[in-house]
Amino acid sequence: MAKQKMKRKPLVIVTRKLPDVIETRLMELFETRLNLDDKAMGQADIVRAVQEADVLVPTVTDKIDAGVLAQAGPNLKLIASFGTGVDHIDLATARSRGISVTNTPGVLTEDTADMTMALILAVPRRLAEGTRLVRSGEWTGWSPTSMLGHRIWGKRLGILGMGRIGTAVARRARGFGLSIHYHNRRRVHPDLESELEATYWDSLDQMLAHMDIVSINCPHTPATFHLLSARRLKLLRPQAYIVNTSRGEVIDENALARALEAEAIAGAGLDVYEHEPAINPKLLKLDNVVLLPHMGSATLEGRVDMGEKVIINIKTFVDGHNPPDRVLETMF
Ligand code: 8YV
Repeated sequence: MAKQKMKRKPLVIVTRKLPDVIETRLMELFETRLNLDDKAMGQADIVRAVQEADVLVPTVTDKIDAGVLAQAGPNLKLIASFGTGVDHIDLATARSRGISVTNTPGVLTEDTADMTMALILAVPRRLAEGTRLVRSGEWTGWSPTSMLGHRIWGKRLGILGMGRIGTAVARRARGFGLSIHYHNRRRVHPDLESELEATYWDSLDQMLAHMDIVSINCPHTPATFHLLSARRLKLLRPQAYIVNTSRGEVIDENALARALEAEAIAGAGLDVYEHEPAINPKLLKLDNVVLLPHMGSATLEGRVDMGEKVIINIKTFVDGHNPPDRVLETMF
């Protein structure tokens, strides 16, 4: 069906505070309703927004499920999500109701890979523990045997999900002397494999059993929910570390907390959680865990780039064209 250019300015409802420059541009281009105090919307507010809006701009903190979409007004034609992950949106229901969905891929790849690398370094080298010790005032000075961590150089990094971010992590990790291993739905192009000197593991179980560090870089989909299940976590070696900058749901968080508590694995660096912003209380008690508040892509530059992508997606859509970052269920 041919798309038509909208005759009036579309009503764009943005669920969270975005960088000023993005909000200003949105207001220039569209009839825009902002959320200046940045309070996360409750489900009732989201429902009101989908009833009124032509375009909704949600973030990871908004659950756009079948129940919400069932109440969408006839004008809602585009969900232009601010972020790359789309697991907070029921894509199948959106499609069946004729609502297009876009995201912001690519612009947060390098920032997220940096944060992943930061966690890969921070956990084995006990960065957070070190800073806590100094700040506590209890540091008594250098000692040959205090704060010993584990060497990064020469270890094996297993990347679960070799997409844009996984590849960017691999490129960084090579500079730190890690050998690259990966598991992915599809084997990557041989040129990329040879550039990274990467070893492909068809069996995730096998890969997990042989790694020193495992980094989660796949999206959360029904197929990846609890991919690191209690059974798979048991395959990890006791000296292994896990880093997750993707989505908490990919790991069975309870089982992970139990494994860490029992010292069945050596540590974890987590930027994302299964029930954000709630954190499993067991994790909070552990020293061998670095916990970050979902800040993998949190750079000013990244947020502005994400906002610009949102604007381009909305503008092309309302002008009657296919938006560049259209998300289809078949992509996942
Ligand atoms: C974003 C993220 O900040 O883009 C993603 O998938 O996880 C984050 O880095 C967040 O989604 C914004 O909605």
